[in-house]
Amino acid sequence: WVVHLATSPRGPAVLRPFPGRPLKQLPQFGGQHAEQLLWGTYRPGYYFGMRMRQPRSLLVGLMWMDPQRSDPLGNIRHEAQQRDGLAKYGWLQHDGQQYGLQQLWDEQYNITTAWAKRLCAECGPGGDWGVSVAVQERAQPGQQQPQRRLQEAEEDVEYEGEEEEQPQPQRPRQVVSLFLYVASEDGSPLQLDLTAAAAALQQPAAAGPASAPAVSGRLPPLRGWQLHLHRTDSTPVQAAVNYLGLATPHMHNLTEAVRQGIYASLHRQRAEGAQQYRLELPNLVQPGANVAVFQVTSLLPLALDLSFLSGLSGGAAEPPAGRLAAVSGLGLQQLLADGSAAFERRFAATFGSLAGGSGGGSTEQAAAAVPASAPEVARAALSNMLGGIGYFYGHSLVRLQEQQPGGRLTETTERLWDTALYSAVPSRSFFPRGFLWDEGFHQLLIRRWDAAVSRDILGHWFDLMNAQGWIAREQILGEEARARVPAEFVRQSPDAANPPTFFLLLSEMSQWVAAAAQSKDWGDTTRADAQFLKAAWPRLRAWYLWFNSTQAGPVPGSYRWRVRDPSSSRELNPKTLTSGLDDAPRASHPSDDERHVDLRCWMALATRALATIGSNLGLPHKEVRPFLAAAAHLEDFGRLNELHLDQGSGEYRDWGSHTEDVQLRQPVQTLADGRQVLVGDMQRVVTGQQPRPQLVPQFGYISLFPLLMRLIPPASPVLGRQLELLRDPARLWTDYGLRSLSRSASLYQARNTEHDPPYWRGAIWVNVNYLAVQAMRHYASTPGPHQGRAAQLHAELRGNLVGNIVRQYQATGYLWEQYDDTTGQGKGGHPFTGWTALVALLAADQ
Ligand code: 6A9
Repeated sequence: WVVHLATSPRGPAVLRPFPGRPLKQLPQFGGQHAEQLLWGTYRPGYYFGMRMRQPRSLLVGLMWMDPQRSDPLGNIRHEAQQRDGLAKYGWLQHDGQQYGLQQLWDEQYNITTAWAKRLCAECGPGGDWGVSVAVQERAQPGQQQPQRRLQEAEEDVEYEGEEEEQPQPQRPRQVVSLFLYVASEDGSPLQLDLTAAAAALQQPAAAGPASAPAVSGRLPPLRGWQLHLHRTDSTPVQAAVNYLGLATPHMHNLTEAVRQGIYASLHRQRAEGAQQYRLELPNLVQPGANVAVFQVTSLLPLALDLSFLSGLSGGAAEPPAGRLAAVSGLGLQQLLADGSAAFERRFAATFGSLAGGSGGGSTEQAAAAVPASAPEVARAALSNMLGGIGYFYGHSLVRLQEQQPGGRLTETTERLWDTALYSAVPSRSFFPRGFLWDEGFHQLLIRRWDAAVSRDILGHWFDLMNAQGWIAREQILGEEARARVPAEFVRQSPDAANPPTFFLLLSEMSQWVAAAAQSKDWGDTTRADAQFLKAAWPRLRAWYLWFNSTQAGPVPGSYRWRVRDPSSSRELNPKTLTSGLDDAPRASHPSDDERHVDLRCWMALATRALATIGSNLGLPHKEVRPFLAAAAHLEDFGRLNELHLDQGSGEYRDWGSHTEDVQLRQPVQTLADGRQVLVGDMQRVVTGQQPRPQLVPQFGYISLFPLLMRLIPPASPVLGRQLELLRDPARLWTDYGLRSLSRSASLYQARNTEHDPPYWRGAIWVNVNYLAVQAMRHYASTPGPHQGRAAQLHAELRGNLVGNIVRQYQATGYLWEQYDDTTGQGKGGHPFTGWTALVALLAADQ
């Protein structure tokens, strides 16, 4: 990818945003919509964190520490991380807008964080809100594992014959330190009222909410704001309250700031000759502090409320008592109860019989075919998808190569413009940021729940497009996001694609719009969809043209993912990260002659989507005609088969320079004395047949794309053959879903380098399985000779997937990135509530 940097006075197109009004500025995303969504749990990379959807926000967050464990300071809980080893955590309910209930199960105790928002006429923009944080010791530590159903854990179940008090083993009573913080990203100073905070946190809540805020300040558009804290448990013990006020522009390492604060206090205690050290903040406030942290250390149970009020004229002035009462104590409990009830009503209306309700259009048979606990898991999956929505602000870094006079290539790192991303994330712990093709899958679920939120997310993503029509695959915006990515993965390449999954939803959207236009029966949703699609059209078109030009293949109608590395010497089969299927095997020797069947099928989807959207928008025929023609071309079954069908096996395949005879070998060096020693990393060697141009015999997800994108005519024997291949347990079929690579493929479960374990080489992934279930459903409802078989496979595959994901959730407490194809066990990132959360749609048979 060679750019000429001096092309335009406004800088090179690659570094400029797509021209025109950003989609996020559409009227539908302003006004009440923006107000309603201003505040939220938009920091999904943390166990609990609130912020506003604006570049410079106030951040509110929670950390905790167990002072009685070993290495407490090395185990402060804040960022959601796998190495913390929480038995389970996540949202049990979350509506994506104004209410959520989360449980976190740490070693010795459970923490509940529940929040709710209250919009009112006198409230500041975005409303007032409250968070209830409660820490409870587990009744019998270690025993109440996630296998126990959550409802049971919540209810106080009394069993007959168990009324006698069992003698409890003696152990020290549990202590916890909670750290509650608020920080202004713009550096605006905070007022800490230490007396008020101490009074409100030391004593149990007999006196009701404290009347002075612990922290206050001013920030546009909130005007004056206040954060009140108060303890709500009834443990008759005084808590220790400590604090720290810091002036710092850095928000990505607040855990470290707290740790350093405690070290400072430990030094002081030592200097003072303390006999026993206390792990406490140093009770210091730096001048101009923009970060305030309060530490509450107490015996369990410990519970407290955070209450946030804004729109006030004076900062620390007298709080409006009625408003404070509405988001604290009993008022907050009522708000939470209302939020919970509303969530349940909406869940029932959306997911129909799965939730025991009647809406949503799913059938009773559908509910009957899944485990009894599927609704509980679907609730958690949906809630974690919504609770995983974040707001990020900053710029991407890109890697550019420039051709110097004389032909030499130089590489530079450039930054794109600062921008906002409102998006769900694949995994709160492992990848808490936006990923392009993941997000298209996320929208299938989010759209079902909240069309406005979904459109807003789509708008933000399309606003990331540069003037060439490119959208970066991984969005690492801002300090908090960048702090979590190893440097070598940060830069994005402007020739790197990623499957255009947004078209899965967009073409459906345009069909609803067309139906509304035809029947003259417009609802708010179709009206807003129409406005959105119309405004998005230039970007959709540019995105499409970018794909069509930069990812074009060697022969007409073929496509090739860029950035495979032909000079790779250590990879058994060079990866194709851009395809999303990372190490799924393709031609062993990357070359410009390759053609990738999955990309051709994605392009068929995209082209048809453009044609459909353009027609439904009523655009002039000459604008739509090229897409109609191109779609017909890409859907041409004969041409598809010419390029990709292996007649002998009936398998769809990539084409390229390939040999099956490759191995990783440890290089050996012969020393002067004749001894041989192993040196360096393993290298890929060809052990037999040299590579030659051919269809690549590695049957896996890639081979399924013509079926997944429904490009096979229902009457064709090819369809029958695909169903046979798919159902074959020696290939992709397992009791838990479809594995990514055939058990009979030579690279099945093969390591790609000595450091890279197999990833898409056998494991079961939910996104592709979801597409397979939907494709089966499509062929089951389309007349043809294979209709009955498709219906059978639809039911079987759906049952296998839902059954296993539900079982694994109950056994481990998590949804997982992938599932093992021999045992069904969850593997990789967790919690992974990105596309794995599509289990909610599968369970509801939607
Ligand atoms: C590496 C590690 C703390 C890989 O779900 C996101 C993506 C998918 O889009 C893709 O299809 N995942 C799949 O093959 C995860 C990618 C994570 C890359 C980040 C840095 C940081 O460790």
